[in-house]
Amino acid sequence: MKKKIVYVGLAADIVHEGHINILKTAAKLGNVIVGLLTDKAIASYKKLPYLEYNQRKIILQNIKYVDQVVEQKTLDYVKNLKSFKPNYVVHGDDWKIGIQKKTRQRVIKTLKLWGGKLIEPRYTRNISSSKIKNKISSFGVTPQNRVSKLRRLLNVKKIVRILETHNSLTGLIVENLNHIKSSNINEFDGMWSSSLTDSLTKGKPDNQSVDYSTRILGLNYIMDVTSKPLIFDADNGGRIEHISYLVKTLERIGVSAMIIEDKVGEKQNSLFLDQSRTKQDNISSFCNKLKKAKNSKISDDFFIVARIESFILKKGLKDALKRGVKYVDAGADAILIHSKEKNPKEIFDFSKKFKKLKPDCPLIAVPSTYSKVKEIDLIKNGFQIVIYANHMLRAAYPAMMNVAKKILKNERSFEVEKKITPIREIINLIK
Ligand code: SPV
Ligand code: MG
Repeated sequence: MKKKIVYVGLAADIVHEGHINILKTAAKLGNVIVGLLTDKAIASYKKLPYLEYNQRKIILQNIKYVDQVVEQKTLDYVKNLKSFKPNYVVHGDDWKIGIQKKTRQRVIKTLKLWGGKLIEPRYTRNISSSKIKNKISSFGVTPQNRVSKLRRLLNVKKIVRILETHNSLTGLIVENLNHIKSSNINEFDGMWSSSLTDSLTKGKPDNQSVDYSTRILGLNYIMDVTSKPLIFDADNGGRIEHISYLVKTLERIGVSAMIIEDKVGEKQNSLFLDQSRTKQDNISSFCNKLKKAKNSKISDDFFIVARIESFILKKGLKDALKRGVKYVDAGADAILIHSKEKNPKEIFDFSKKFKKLKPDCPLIAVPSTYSKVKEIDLIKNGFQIVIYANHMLRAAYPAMMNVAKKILKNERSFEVEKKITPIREIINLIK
């Protein structure tokens, strides 16, 4: 008699005895096809897997209960179920609640089409990949592992979402916060070390008076308590003869990308209205800087990003495009096209043309002034990274001012108690 077909959908990043129980149950029922979730499918609803698809595939192919491993490209099973028409699907009963509830219902509905059955062995108690992952992340992350995360995220995410982080506490917000939206878990993918907020937190202007050494010292504290990738705002990269030291230091501590802007001379923050004292670098000397940075890095995964300031300096689309192409040819791994317009029109005009010239080069947007733009529209217009560049500091400042003012006004702190974190919570903020 022909053996029955049994389908098991798995992420199988960290294989534990719970998986083996499922596969053993499945093997008793017939030939086991594992629908192995691709990295993209996993990243659509939770963190990137530790192991890449091919590594996970090799492990599964060598488990004796598994007959075949196929790609499952979405969290949803329906497409694969329709093509393999299994007699059984086996899944632990834990998915009856939580984020996979809908996926389960769709599996049941689809199996009904040919009389297939869902088998749900009891979830193995006290073991789960998430528990093991939490344990592993408490050990920390190696610099190399962190550096490569940005490239891996770019391969699997529609858009990589980055938030400004000016100290360890804001780093922990990026690390731990998530928001569940239908069957997706939205989270920040990484951190932005901003020259603006690094300077302001030290009571200094954003004009490179806070030097790289000071900023890197701050990064170390952030890296100590986080595992997500970090993008470093390197202003204009400093003097060309120093750039290789900066690249090496950043790479050594696990930074994933450094962004260099094409400005020279006296530094002004790009969002200042008056840019009359700001000069743009000429193309060939900026390309030399990029080449020098590129030649100094050790890992292919470390990104050298060129930031184009043509729109900030009112030089127009043609200038921006010319620079974009030359910068990529000189070795830039990605382009940040900056703008301080109220809407994204000029950066969308840029991306439309640029993507035809350099389709493989990732584009970065910093929607500080055009904040109405939705991530979905950035995606549709060819952007792969979005940086929310200063929002944590802008959130903290008015909250602190308000509280300080109220204490002065009332000559006591009682009136602000309801607006601030209770003592019993703040002392337990860090577990
Ligand atoms: C920063 O955050 O320091 C930046 C982005 O460089 S901007 O402030 O828009 O120039
Ligand atoms: Mg800056």
